[in-house]
Amino acid sequence: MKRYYILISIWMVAMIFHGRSFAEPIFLEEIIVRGEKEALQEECLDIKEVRETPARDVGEALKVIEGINVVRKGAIANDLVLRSFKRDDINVLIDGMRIYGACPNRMDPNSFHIDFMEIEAISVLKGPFDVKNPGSLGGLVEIRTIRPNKGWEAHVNAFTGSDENISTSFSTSYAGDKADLLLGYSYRYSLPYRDGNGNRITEFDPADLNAYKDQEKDDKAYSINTYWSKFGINLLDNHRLEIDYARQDADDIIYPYLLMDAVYDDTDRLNMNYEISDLGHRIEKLKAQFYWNQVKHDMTDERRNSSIGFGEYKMKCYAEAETFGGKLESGIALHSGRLTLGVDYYSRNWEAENTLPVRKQKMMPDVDSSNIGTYIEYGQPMWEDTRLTFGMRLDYAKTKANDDRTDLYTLYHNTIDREEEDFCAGGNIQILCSPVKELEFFGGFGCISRPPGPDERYIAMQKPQMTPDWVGNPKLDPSENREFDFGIRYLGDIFYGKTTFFYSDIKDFITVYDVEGPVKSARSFRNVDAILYGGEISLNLFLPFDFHLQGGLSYTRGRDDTHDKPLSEIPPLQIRIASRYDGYRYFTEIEGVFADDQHRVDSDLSEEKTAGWGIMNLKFGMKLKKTNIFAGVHNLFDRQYYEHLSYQRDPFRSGIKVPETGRNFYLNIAYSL
Ligand SMILES: [Cu+2]
Repeated sequence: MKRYYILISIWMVAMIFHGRSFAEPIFLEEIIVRGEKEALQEECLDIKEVRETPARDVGEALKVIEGINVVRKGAIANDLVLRSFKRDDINVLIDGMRIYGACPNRMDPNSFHIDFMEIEAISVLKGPFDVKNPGSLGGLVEIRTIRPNKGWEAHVNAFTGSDENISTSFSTSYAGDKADLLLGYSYRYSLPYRDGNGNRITEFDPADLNAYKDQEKDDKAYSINTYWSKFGINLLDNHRLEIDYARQDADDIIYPYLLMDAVYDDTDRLNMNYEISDLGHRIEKLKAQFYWNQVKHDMTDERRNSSIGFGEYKMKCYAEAETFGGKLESGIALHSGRLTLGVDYYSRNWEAENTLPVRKQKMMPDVDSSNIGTYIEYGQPMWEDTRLTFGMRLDYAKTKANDDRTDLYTLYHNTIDREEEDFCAGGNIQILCSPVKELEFFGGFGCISRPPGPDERYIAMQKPQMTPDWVGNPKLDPSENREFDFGIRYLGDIFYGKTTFFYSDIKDFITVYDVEGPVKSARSFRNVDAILYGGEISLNLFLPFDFHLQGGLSYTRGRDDTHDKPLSEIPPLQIRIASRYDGYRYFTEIEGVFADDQHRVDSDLSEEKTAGWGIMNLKFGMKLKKTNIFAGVHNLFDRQYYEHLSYQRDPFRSGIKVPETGRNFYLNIAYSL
């Protein structure tokens, strides 16, 4: 710790002596503008901020937001966790489009299927306060893509970092009065990164059967090409049609955390929107959306020792996911408030075939899921300083496993069910009040249900010998989160702070457990009653000489009430402090990130405790005419550490903990024509 304080002091003294810069800081302004714009229970990350960091994916980039953590399985494709809610408990949408990964091991979580350069901003809504999409049980992460600005534009971004980490992209757009077009391309590549001990993440115990072959240890960790396009046409003054298409070819992605690596993961995304504004008769907006996407995913153990002696590979899994859906929404002015009415539908197919030397099996048995829902939201100013919002949503969901894996369902859950219908209802009431200009209070109660996912109900994987099987539970019921949230925000001249608390009582929360079969056990899913609570604090202090201090804290605690034990996979207390000097032309920042140890673990799942850690990062940025340059060093003291969530439960994992990056340097140059 001492080293940190000394470094911070030296840095601050140096910056104070340096004196004022050429113009007014812009960073402060951005924080204030955002503070005024954002809802209290919402956080927004502008993609400009991501450029300053060495983040490789959306998950890593969002870690700066209090309450966001990730599950790390390799060098890229981190899975988002929001206040301990993960997987199907949160919605991660791209421009309102629902996209699902194909891998039954979540190698390709939703947010993996988009490139940074496509993104304008990401907003995170915490708590069950979204009624406009089905199943936002723990919250909603909305990724918004860039729209072309008027006239002609071109942007080039070149990133390079330790371990041959490369990310380059180019995009160009033209927007006239009648039509607009945007085209973009990006390429990302990296070797497996080195941890704090100087080892590559592929260099673990060579005696381990799942270890990488010697020649693979220094080979690429991923190579990803992404192409995207957006075409918009303004048909009448107030009519707009927009069509987006993107394709991502991801190859050779390693996952030391799992038993296999992805050979490829290819995505197609199509999104079409038609919007009519100012229709008259109180109708402010009418929106129609249609989207379609598919992911093809292939993984094998060909880069691991386990495949030696078996030809090309010993294990292989080929998976496909396809999703399409749409939405109709209208915004209506009613009294002094705004009424939103909508109906949405989506259909999802998921299948995966697993190959082992002994047999081939339908691991994800061609599962069809569909959901139709309708919602209403109304917000109205009550008195001068108070605003009331309420929302409601109803859903009908259907799911069916087309391939027959009742062999496993019978064995472990004594059922031959392959089809289910679920009805879900939810709603919320939120009150926002601002007794004085600088101060704001938020209070809300929300209740959202979501049906079990296709994997939670129907996954079926028979493992050889006494290795536990992996089986879904067709008898699962939908989960229902009933949550209270409370928040305070203060936005003054020299201080901006925000604190939020939540208490969530979840009926039929879906968790992993071991189920005993006649011969051996299997990992499966069950409903439990659970309590999750915690909160976040973030503070900003604007000091003289363009200095700025920033601090943040997040904490969650989870309990399985049915079995009276801690919930598994709960991130520990986390703290972030940063000090920044922000002139108009350049900025420099020193940042410390700390996590407490996590000793509340689920020992029934052999979940292990994780030690606390602390790292320090340095950043520097410079703005020239059309060029922005960012450079930095992440994990300055080369600490060896693990995030608690990098160690997850069995069948999903190889037993390998994936350490975080050691000291790594990076440089990013963004140029706009
Ligand atoms: Cu996979």
